Amino acid sequence: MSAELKNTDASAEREMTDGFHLIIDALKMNGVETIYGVPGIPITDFGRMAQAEGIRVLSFRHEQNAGYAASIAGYLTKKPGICLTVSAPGFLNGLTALAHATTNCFPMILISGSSEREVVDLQQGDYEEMDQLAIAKPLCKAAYRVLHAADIGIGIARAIRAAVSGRPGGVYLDLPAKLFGQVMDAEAGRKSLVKVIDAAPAQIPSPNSIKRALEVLRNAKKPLIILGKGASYAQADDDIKALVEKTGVPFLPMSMGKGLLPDTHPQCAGAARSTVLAQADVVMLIGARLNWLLSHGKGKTWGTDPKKFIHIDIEPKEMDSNVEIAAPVVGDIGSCVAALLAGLGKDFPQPPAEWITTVTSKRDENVAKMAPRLMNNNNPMDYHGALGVLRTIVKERPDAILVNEGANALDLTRGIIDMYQPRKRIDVGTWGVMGIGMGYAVGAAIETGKPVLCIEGDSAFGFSGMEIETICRYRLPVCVVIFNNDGIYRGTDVNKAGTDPATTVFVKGARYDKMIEAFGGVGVNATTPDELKRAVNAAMDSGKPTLINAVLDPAAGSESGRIGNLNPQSALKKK
Ligand code: OXT
Ligand code: ADP
Ligand code: MG
Repeated sequence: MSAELKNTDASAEREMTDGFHLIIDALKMNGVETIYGVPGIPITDFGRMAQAEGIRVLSFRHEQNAGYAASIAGYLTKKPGICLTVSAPGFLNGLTALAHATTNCFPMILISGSSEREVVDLQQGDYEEMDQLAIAKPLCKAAYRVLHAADIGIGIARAIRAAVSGRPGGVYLDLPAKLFGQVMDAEAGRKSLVKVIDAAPAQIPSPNSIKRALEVLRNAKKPLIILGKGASYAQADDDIKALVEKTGVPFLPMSMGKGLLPDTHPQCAGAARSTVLAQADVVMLIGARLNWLLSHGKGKTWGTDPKKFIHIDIEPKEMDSNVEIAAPVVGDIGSCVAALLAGLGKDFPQPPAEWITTVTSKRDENVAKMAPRLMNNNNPMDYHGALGVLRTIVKERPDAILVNEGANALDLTRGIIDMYQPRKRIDVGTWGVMGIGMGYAVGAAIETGKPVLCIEGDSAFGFSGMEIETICRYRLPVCVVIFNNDGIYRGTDVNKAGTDPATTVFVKGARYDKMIEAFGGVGVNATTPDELKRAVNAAMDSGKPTLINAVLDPAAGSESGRIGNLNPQSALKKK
């Protein structure tokens, strides 16, 4: 070939771009800084190139954990967290996290490579063949496939807008292998990219709905505000605090709503939950659904007196989902709360003193009852002894992120550990799912730069435990405390027939701390609250990846923690 021709070829190449680069350019144009995923065919090179182009690409050991990291990144930042997987099995591994994001209203995009459309559609047995788009659709908010390089810009823009606008949720983006290698003119490629303007536009509530809500609240004798994770997500922290404080209404935080106002706030009714739910006459829900976690707004939990609900949510269909809503306020929480604040005026009545006394005296009684249990230094430890020291550590380090999963390990931590700042507590969420632990820890450490403390049941940890290597590899400031009671709920179950262990028990005396040592992290075996305290403080001070095996009494813990009532019972009467 002549020198002249070669030059022509080279200049032609310079003017072309390809699918790989268009995807990267589109993501970067829209502010995507991090991708969580697992490499493999057909996205290995894409990951390499994205990393080379300055996107942080974090490789996990299993896609589900990468997906959970992306989902919590979405929750913490209000931008869609991105998870990248290979086709069929990798896609399916990531799908649980995508469904979880949708269920919890977190913005997330699962981008999966997929196999050749022509072969997949004729079911001719391609490598990792699967009609991924069809499978993803019912499990997420929106699902798109891009077939042509020229549509990459639009495809990514649609995915971003769908994830964060309205009620946030999971979006699936299917990118067939062939797309990555497609070439097109570079200038046309640049022009095809779309920057998403105002991805989650404010949704202003109607003035009438605000007036109605304030009227209902004004006439309340026993008002209550419930703050859900939607309120935390909205990042309208100052206005929510002002609304609570100006109205003087007691507030009850849902699990991930804890810390939006400190749990130690004088109006916090967290420790008087049963009392306020049963006795309140007007309940204002801010970013919380009346689902199972709130007993659907009816039944014994809610007492016998009639209730009026004011419901603030971005999703109109949420209104009247379980019970009648007297005052629906549909809009984004920032706009709704600002409008309510503006409408309060100067003389908005404070709740009757009698109600405030009822709430605070119940709360103080419960707190006082708990206090001595938290001081015990028993060996083997129980949950209260262990959580007593962790509670102080969180108080001293209020900006650390707390990841929490398990059954007893979840419920007791939620009740005992006070939170002081918004979006610091992240947990199993709407599904009560085990497995979010290490993915959340990585996502939270990366997105916030803050230290992370994970409090994990020994079973819960097992669902994502291999990511301890990921935590060590990226040298993340994560301290994992495993409440090791030898099993699911307890370690004392006995198999009534045969020699196999009972279904809920694990290897007795397991040393989870040894796992992290294999990857260069710090492992500690703690048998008393004092040892636990020393080890956690050292980990939080050093920022070194640490795993503490906290040895708990195997008999500590109850079946399913606080939700044992959900276990089905036979209708047959016991003989
Ligand atoms: O007012 P009253 O008197 O009622 O008192 C309340 C508060 O006022 C009071 N309180 C306080 N008192 C004093 N001081 C303070 N600070 C204070 N704060 C509160 O305490 C009580 C209780 O308060 P709470 O907790 O707010 O109220 P309550 O009534 O419990 O609230 C109801 C709920 C429903 C809102 C609440 O319970 C809740 O949020 N629950 C979430 C439960 C949940 O999601 N659980 C996880 C799922 S369990 C099960 O499914 C598990 N699995 C199966 C499985 C899952 N999940 N996923 C997958 C993928 N596969 C399988 C498994 C395998 S759990 C599990 C593993 C378990 O084993 P581990 O080893 O991991 O864990 P361990 O149990 O530790 O062994
Ligand atoms: P919790 O489990 O804490 O009770 P849920 O997940 O049940 O909380 O409810 C969260 C609610 O918040 C969802 O109904 C969702 O539509 C709503 N939400 C999320 N973000 C916003 C927002 N920015 N503005 C208004 N509502 C929101
Ligand atoms: Mg356990």
